[in-house]
Amino acid sequence: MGDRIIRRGRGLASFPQPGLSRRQMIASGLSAMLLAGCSKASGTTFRVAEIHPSNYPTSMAITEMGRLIEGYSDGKLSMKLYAGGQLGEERDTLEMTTFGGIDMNRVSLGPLNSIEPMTNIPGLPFIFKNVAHMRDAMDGAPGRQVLRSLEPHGLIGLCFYDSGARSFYNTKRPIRKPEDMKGMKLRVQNSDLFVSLIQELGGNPTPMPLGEVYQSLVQGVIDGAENNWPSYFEGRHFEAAKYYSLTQHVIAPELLVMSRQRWEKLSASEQEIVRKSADESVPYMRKLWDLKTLDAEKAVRASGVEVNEVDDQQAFVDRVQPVWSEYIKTPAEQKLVDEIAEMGVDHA
Ligand code: BDP
Repeated sequence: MGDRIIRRGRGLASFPQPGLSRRQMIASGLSAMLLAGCSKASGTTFRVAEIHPSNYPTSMAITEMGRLIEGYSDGKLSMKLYAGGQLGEERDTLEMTTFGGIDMNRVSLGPLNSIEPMTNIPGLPFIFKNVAHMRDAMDGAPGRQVLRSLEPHGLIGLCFYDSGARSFYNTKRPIRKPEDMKGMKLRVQNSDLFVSLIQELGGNPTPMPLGEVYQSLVQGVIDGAENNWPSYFEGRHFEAAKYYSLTQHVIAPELLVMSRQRWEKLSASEQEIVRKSADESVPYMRKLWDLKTLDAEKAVRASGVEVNEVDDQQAFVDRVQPVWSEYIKTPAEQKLVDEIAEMGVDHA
C-alpha cells in the first residue's frame, strides 16, 4: 500500500553508506545524539518530537504533560519537547520512534495510515459528524482500539489530541462543488487514504511534508492543500492561498505515541504515571485548541482570505464513497466504523 506514496527527501543524510537505508541512517545518527543527551544518572528524560512550534496547542499540551510527569514521579521522569520539526518530518520521526530512537512523538493520523490500517478508520472522510462526535468516539472504545492497534508496530498509543476539521484551500478559486477541484494540484500528507480522497474528488494529489507547503504554494508547485484553521494560519499558507473552502471533509484526531522499546523499560508504576499524565493533558489541550481555532479563523478572515461554504456537502460525501469501500476491508474495520457511526446518533 505504502508503495504509492511519493517520498520527498529533505536532504538529510544523503551521503552513501552501503547497507543502510536513508531513514535507518537518520535514525541511527539521531538516536546516538538523543541517547547521549539522555543518560543523566538523576532520572529519565523522554525526548518528544513535534512538528508544530512550541506555542501550538499540541506542543503546549506536551509541555503540560511534562509538568505532570515530573510532579507525579517526584522529578524522576521528565520530558523534553523538540518543537518546530527539529527532529524531522512526521514520517521520519515516526519511524525513529518505532526503533526507539525517539521516545515520544505527536503526529497526525495520516502518517500512521501506512503503518496500521486501523488508523485509516478515524481518517475516513465525513466519518465524524462534528468535533464532539470525534471526541466521544476517541475517548471511548473505538479510540482505545485504535491506540492498541499500534502496539505490534513498536508504538504505544498514549492519547488523542484535537485537530478540528480539515478543509481545502487554494490559490485559484473557491471550491463550492467537487467539480471545482478538477485538475487542481493539491498537497496531501504521506497517506494513501488522502491520495485516494483527492483522486475521487477530481484533484491531483501531491504528497509532501508540511514544511514544504508554503514554498510550494508560493512557487506554484501546487495549487492548494487542506488543513484546519490553526495549521493554515500558523504555516502562513493563507498568505499564498487566498481561498479557504469549508468542505470539512476530515475530522481526524492527532495522536501522542511512545516508543514501545522505551515503554517496556519502564516499571509498571512509571507506565501508569505516563498514561495518567497523557490522559490529563487531553482536556487541557482541547481548551487551548478551541481558543486557537477561533483566533486563527479570526486572523485569517481579517487578512482578506475569501472563505466560502460549499453549495452542498452531500455532493462531496457522495463523491468520496469509493474511499470508504477501498479502506474498510476487514470485519474488524467495519465493526469500528459501525461503532463510530452509532456514537454519532446523538450528535446532530
Ligand atoms: C496538521 C497536523 C500535523 C500534520 C499537518 C499536515 O497537526 O501533525 O503534520 O496537519 O498536514 O493539522 O501534515
